[in-house]
Amino acid sequence: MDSSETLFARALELIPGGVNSPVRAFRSVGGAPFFVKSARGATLVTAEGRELIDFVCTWGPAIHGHNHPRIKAAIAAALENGTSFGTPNLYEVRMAELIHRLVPSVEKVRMCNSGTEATMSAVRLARGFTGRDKIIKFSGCYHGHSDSLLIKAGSGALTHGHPDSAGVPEAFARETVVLPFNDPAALDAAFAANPGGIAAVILEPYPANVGLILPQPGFLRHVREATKKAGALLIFDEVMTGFRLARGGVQEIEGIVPDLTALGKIIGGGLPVGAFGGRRDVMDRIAPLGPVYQAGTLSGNPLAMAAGIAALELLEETMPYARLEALGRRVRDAILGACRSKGIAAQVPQTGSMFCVFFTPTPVRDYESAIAGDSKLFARFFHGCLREGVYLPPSAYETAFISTAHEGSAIDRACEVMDSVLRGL
Ligand code: KE4
Repeated sequence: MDSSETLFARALELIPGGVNSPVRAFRSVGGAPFFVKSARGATLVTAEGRELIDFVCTWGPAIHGHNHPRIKAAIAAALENGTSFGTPNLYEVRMAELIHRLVPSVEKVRMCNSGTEATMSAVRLARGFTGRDKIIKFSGCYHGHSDSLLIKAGSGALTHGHPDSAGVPEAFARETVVLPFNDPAALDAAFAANPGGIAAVILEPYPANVGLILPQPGFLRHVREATKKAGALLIFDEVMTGFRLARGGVQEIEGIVPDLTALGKIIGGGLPVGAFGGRRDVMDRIAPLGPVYQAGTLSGNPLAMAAGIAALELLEETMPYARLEALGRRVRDAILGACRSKGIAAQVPQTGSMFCVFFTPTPVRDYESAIAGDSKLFARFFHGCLREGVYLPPSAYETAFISTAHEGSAIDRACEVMDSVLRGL
């Protein structure tokens, strides 16, 4: 197999930046990306045959580790029947029943093919249901790359310094009100300034695309009450947190019922997937029942459904959340311990199997405090770990993921590496 260097040179000829998604390009941490030829459990194998302990987990889906035998078998069995039918199929029904059972606020659900489609469709549905045009999002939250949501966005948009993407007409951007996260007063003021004008508030309940930011006590409840009072819908973007932090996601942890939820990642078991769902009266406005159009050639694809069903069933059988929390705390404590001993200012927000590292002395509560962190020091930490065989997300504005496959030698080795790299900074 060609080396990563050769593959990247070839990719650069035909693929913008040599990547099919910007954050993979290593542009914010420097250097060139490695190419992967296989993945299993907690490990990636590069084109050079190097084994890396993976804390990206394909950006969330691989909660059971890569290439889990249960998921592989489910895809193989589905493949026997064909790859795509373009008609209703039994897998979709099973997936809808599973999602509804695990996330009861999702009374009805529509499958699609990415998290972007899920949030884009949920926003269109909220606008169609309320007859209102404006939406509220929070700076640093990333909901995929649809026009209305690429305003002060996180993840790759922030990583590459374009939180407000080119190509989004001013007329679109005007309909998106962007507020600081964890600021109830700003939310109240936005509703007061737009009486009867806000269709929905969309948020990642635990923002994880500007690093990981946890809500201040009471903030999510305030958002719920403010949306109810204003007749606006509350959309939880749980594309990342859904099924990762709890069976029922953040809405189960926080005891808050959104009107709509966007899902993705884990429910595809590593294959392309998205879903949006929620209140029956709202979802019934979606075509073919109602006037809000939404569609997709490969929506409910049998292979993706079979893989996602296996991933969700495995979660229900193993309920690994306490184990994942313990692994997350081990990593957090290893990083904080090393930073303290070296006198490096760091915040390590962690919840369950998600964590990030902000090199800053101040607790991170929002976009502003997140970008105040030392991203150059993060880049040195990133490359130090990579040299020692530990792969963190290649951006200071992403969240790292742990899988059940990290348990044992992988997490032990990773904590050792992170400790020694930090002490050597
Ligand atoms: P996709 O369209 O990439 O499937 O999902 C968009 C999306 C929506 N909502 C949330 C909360 C998300 O985190 C995402 C996508 N997450 C990024 C990682 N931060 C995907 C990685 C990438 O863009 O390559």
